Amino acid sequence: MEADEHWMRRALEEAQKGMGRTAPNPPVGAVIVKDGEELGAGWHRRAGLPHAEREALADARRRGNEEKLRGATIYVTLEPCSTQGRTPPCVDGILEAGLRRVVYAAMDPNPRHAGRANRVLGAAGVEVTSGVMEEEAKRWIRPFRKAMLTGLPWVIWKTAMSLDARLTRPPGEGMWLTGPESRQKVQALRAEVQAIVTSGATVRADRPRLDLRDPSYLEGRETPWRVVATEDPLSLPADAPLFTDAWRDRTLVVPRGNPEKMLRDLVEERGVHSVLLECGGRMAGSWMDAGLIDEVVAFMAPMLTGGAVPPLEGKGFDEGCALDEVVFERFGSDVMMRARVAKR
Ligand code: AOF
Ligand code: ZN
Repeated sequence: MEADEHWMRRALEEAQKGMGRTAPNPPVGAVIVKDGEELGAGWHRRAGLPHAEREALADARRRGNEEKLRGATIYVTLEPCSTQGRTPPCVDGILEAGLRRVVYAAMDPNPRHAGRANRVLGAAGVEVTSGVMEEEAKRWIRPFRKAMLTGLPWVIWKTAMSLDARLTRPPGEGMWLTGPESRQKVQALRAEVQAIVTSGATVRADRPRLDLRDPSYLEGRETPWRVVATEDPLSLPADAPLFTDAWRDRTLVVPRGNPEKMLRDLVEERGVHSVLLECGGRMAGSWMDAGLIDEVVAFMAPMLTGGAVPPLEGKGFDEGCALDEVVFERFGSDVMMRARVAKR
């Protein structure tokens, strides 16, 4: 139904506000509607705080729409939860408010909820429609789904290269290949994740900050964990920004040897659901060989370096590694290509 899609799109807009902020919960949005009028809207802000449905109900009450809630429809991007977690079940809130219809986009992959809302709400006489804009909604919760189903986080490998596909500029020319617009986009990428992983070699060579600088990104959240993977912690420069700046408590040094275990630990111990890999070719190559990378974001700068360092130094692939869901975007005079690593 066209109206269902329209309102689900509104709910997805709300969900988007929580992108990167809600782990170990998914970003979720909700809109409550009656007779074509929006009564309230809300999004899940942070694990431990109210879910999107309860935010939308509270918003409707704030707007003086309490009376109208009875018989209204709620659009949610995720199946409403039906068991007690850190917060009370959303289906209870929906039933208490007297809503008549629930439309949701994607089923909750959490086994505690998956599919249960249809039974609980159906038994209470609430009409349930699921699968509206499901594909799009699923994309937004990819990190949550992957972590929930496999115990591993969603990994985005970010790289920046010259037109001759090299990582470094000629010696003595400063270190930036890409322009300020691309670097601003990297801030947005960092805001999608809860951890940024790099190598000891990159820390020594570039002394990166790997932080979120824009205050709007930091509202209600902290800068992502900054994880340095190295076999040789003593070789790290103690005066590098990662160890001296205001976020130094958000820096972790871990062994390099077993990246899969390191990623599992980040999920389990720190509730991380998505990771940005910002490193040189060796580390990126070994992670790619190990099948740990889900998405690639590559910036290409209009410069030829004739340099030596390639962005990906792994074992290589017999038949190449196909990428899909490709998106191109221009940032200043750079080009960005973002794509998903197709299943191998
Ligand atoms: C919803 N609406 O906005 C979100 C949901 O510990 P809790 O109570 O926050 O519950 C966490 C689980 O709730 C999480 O694992 C996922 O299954 C679901 N997230 N559900 O109805 C929401 N964020
Ligand atoms: Zn809920």
